[in-house]
Amino acid sequence: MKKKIPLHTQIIIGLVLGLIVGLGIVKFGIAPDFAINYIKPVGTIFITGLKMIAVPLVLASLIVGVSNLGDITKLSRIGGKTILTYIFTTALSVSMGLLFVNIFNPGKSLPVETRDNLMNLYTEAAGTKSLQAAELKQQSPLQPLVDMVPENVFQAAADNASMLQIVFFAIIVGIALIKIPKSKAEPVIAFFDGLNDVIIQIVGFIMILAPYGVFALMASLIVEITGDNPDSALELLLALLKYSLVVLGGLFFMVLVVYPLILKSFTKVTYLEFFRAIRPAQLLAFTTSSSSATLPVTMKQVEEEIGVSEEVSSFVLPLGATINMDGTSLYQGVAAVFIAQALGMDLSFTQQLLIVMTATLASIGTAGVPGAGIIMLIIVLESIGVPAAGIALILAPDRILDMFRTIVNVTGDAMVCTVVASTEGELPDGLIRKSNPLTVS
Ligand code: DAS
Repeated sequence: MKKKIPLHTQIIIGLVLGLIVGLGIVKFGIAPDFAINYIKPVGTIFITGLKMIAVPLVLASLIVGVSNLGDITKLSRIGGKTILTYIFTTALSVSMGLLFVNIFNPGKSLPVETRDNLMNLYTEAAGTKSLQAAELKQQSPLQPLVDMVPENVFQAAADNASMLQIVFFAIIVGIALIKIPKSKAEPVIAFFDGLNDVIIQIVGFIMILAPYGVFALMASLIVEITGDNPDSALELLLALLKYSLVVLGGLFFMVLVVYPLILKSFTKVTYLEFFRAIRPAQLLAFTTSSSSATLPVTMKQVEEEIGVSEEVSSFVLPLGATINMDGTSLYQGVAAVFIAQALGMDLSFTQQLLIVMTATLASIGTAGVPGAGIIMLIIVLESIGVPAAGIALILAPDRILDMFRTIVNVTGDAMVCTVVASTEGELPDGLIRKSNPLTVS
């Protein structure tokens, strides 16, 4: 039977072909209108598909994620520690992402006229940009908190611009489900759990379109932004390369500096032992780009190669695979600022703080499947008034970055699990190997 080309390889092929076709159209001046009228719509359908499921995905995954926390208070000591550590490492990774992107400013390398061109491309009119900027500047710093409470949740669900209100509503529903009698809550949670699976299945359908969507977006983006200035295609590619390097730099910083510091502060497990123990899970995370698919291996490695008890790992890791995504939240911080910069928007300190909050919340709602992170990025962008269509700018390298951020998601889960086990007195003298190392398949 013919071997199927892995999805990420297909997407990379789509990306390269889109580049070649786009540059070819610009270079030889052939059929630019064809690219805009017949190629671009495929990319638009792909992006619209991602935006279509963002609201139901947030509602279902956050309501399920938050209501599951309710069971956790049964083991309140471990539950409290786990959730606090997850929220701390996620907020820390978003902050790392913001630090890196504000140091290297990958989006500011684009010439002003390209940025204006992009802004016009992604908003009805440049006017909305100055309007939004003016509005954001004059409002009180607490205004975002006021705006978070939806006046009419069905209106909020219909109007994509109030993603934060959806997140707020989902969390409130999740907490309310913990408070009502279990017999009443179970069918509701089961419904949203089922809806979550349905949406994740739909993500799978949409990701089938990904190679074609990336091809169409890349080709049409190059044609659209170059106009009469072919060099701006190169500038955009260089800016995208810089953006990707900033994301990768932040991810490697988390894995090679932040996590070893946390491990050293709370456990006797050395970082080399830890890294060797979870390497099979990291490899699987890289190749599948899915924390959920990697979860069984993460649990096996943490239990057998580090010595964490089954009670702690079967509790901390499944929770982490759904609500703790340090790699994704770092990437969302970098991507949100990069897109704003590429559109010529300067973000205020309040807006960047809002990114920390929304990216932390968005990563809680991000499903552990390929491509989920970019869908949740829409929430972060909407919350700071940046046109969500701007994700078209960063879609090209997204699948490759997804492989790396999933490694960090899985490594962060395993690291927190080791810390929680150590604080429960399980690893008094460090690592306790329980069986032969899992051979990497
Ligand atoms: N691929 C997701 C995961 O499984 C993360 C993401 O899409 O950002 O962790």
